[in-house]
Amino acid sequence: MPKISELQRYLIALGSNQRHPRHGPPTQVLRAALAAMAGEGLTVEAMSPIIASAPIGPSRRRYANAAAGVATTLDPPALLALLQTVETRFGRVRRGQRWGARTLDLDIVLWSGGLWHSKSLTIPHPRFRQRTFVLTPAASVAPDWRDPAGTCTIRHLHARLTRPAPVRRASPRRLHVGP
Ligand code: A4P
Ligand code: MG
Repeated sequence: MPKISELQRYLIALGSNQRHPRHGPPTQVLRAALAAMAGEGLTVEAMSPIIASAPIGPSRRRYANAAAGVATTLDPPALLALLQTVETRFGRVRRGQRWGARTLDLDIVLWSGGLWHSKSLTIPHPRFRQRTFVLTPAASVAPDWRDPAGTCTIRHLHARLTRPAPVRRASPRRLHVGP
């Protein structure tokens, strides 16, 4: 697999909303996936707590989500290929449905090298700034990592996304008098 000589760091988002026949429920799938990634030579430097999250998209089952900081000499396309091999080994079947149910989803959210854009890979992950299920675990492992496409840290993006909406005061009712 193509390698860059220097050590690269990546932030990976993990998600599952289907049981695995051997590993069990989604939380166990995520733990097993981390072990599998380590077995493939990635150094797992940090792992967030696993959270439960409501599904975004057509699937109705709740997800288990987490984030991990990993170090490797693999370049971004090589890491994506490795993550997809792990997904397939966990029984992930791509049925062509966007955001469909899955035993395991491994997305590259951030890379120490900054931006990457090719036909099959975009870093930062295009939707991570709008996703609480990515930013909540990410904020616990890499709060100070800056979005290379902006100026915000993960802590800042998370705070902005989860800040309660301001209470909007109802406009005063006007009495209608007359015809
Ligand atoms: N791809 C491009 N950039 C990346 C990247 N940075 N990391 C390409 C990983 N893959 C990337 O991905 C489709 C294609 O995106 C890949 O072949 C790769 O070349 P996929 O994993 O096959 O499909 P997907 O996961 O359905 O697509 P995507 O775009 O990653 O979906 P999202 O945005 O991750 O949404 N609700 C909750 N609560 N929790 C979840 O984890 N996940 C999704 C998936 C929807 N709803 C969810 C959750
Ligand atoms: Mg994915």
